[in-house]
Amino acid sequence: MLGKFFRKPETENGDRTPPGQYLTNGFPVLTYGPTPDVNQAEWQFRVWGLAQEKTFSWDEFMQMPQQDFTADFHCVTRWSKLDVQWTGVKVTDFMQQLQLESPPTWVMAHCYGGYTTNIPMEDFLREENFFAHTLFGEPLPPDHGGPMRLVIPHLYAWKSAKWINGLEFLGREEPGFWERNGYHHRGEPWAEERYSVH
Ligand SMILES: Nc1nc2c(c(=O)[nH]1)N[C@H]1C(S)=C(S)[C@@H](COP(=O)(O)O)O[C@H]1N2
Ligand SMILES: [Mo]
Repeated sequence: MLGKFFRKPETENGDRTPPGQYLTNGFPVLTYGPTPDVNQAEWQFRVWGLAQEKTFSWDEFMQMPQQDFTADFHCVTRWSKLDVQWTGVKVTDFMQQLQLESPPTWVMAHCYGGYTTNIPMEDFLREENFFAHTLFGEPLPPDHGGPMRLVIPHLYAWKSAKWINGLEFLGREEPGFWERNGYHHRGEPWAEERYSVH
């Protein structure tokens, strides 16, 4: 009982910090390559593959239900940031706009600048995932993926594609950028799914 009162905040945060990760109060920027310059007016989001092809504009995205999210963020290079505050559209709400053909097993996120990352469908369809356009109440800065990024809180952050501009629904596993370069195909931080052993 008493232990509950005297437990240090560090310990409580420790319960939320996956093995091998260190907490940071800042928000480091982690990008491979240059930051693409994309404004809202030109931003487009296309879906294809095992979904009826469709392109969404910024305004169409803004007409979908908007929600606030608080989520922990874990980079495979060992920093974690707790309680990041975002605003955007839930993946499951977005998915209601799509017509899937034969059931996809994987989805590839595509980005301005050419970055890609793959996600198993069952991880992608979790209720806590979202597309974010706002960070701590401000428009998402370009370095952090503005105007729009994906956030998949329960997987390492390389799955949280910045400058996202499309989803390709797949019937088999295909690696994205970091998955081709040695990162784990799934990337669950509590299991330390960091790198693939081939
Ligand atoms: N398009 C794109 N998305 C990306 C990346 C990238 O290089 N390009 N880096 C990933 C990695 S490894 C991490 S840790 C997070 C970092 O997000 P941040 O820069 O907002 O902290 O974005 C992910 N999404
Ligand atoms: Mo990362």
